[in-house]
Amino acid sequence: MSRNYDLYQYKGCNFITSIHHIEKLEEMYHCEMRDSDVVAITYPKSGTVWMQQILNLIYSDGDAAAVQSKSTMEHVPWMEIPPSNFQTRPSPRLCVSHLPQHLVPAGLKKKNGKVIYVMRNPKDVVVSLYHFQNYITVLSTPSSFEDFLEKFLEGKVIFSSWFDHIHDWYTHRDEFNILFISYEELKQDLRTSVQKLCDFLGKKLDDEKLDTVVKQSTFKNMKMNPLANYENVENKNLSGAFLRKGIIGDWKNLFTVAQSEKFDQVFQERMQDIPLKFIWDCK
Ligand code: PPS
Repeated sequence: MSRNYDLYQYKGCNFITSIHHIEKLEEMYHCEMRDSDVVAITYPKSGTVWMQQILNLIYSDGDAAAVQSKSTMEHVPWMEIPPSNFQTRPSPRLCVSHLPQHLVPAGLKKKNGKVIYVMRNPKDVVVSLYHFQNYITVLSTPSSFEDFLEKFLEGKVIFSSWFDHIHDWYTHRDEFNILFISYEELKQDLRTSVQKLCDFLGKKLDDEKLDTVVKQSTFKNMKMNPLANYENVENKNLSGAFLRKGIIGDWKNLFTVAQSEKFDQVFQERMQDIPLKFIWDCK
């Protein structure tokens, strides 16, 4: 019997039937959190898999063997996707999630556990998501970029509106023990970014270990590593890749001038009360 991958709404957020189950979401919401828990939150296509790899390496004390033995997905699983034995895992429990702030475990708001919010400039996010939906066959294939961009701006995509996601996380930031870091920061200076993450997580790595984390987390090395590159995902087209380009500013290859101007207008309207700055281009 073919499975259904249509979107459905749960508490105002779009999820994928057959991947996200309401029982799992409710179970996670009520899950008891521990001080040592680390949850990396992203809107899709903002650097989730990258953060999985970095966290895995930081918590294995910069040991390269950690990314050459088990898949990053096993070390740093998804919070909202079964099978996830989150509740019974030994500490420190590392995980990633696309959940909006109102659906993450309530304990995180008591500041039990740490949250790392990874953000990416939304023009690159929509381009990456567009290619992803063309790559993964069970997700709805966009009829055109124009059409997909409209849907993205209206929040009619997986995990709903990018604007709502970042807005809610940012305005509720004081309730969490949270660090905001951007894809672009990681891209422009990975070493400084890893150090910033270590400082937030209270992890001390010497220079050599830090170098290993950085080396094993570059786009080139992750793309070559079958345990990190997600090439084993099912239901994909032969052309395309999960780790596709990994650059800043790819939106320029797809957006027309008119689309970019419209996006800028929506961005200004929706983000005027949020002081976060984005890097749109790699000079
Ligand atoms: S998902 O499906 O939401 O989990 O995707 P996510 O991992 O958040 O985002 C995928 C994009 O991140 C890029 N990526 C990287 N860029 C630079 N360096 C490293 N190491 C890296 N790892 C993943 C990946 O290529 C996707 O971006 P695009 O623009 O599509 O290449």
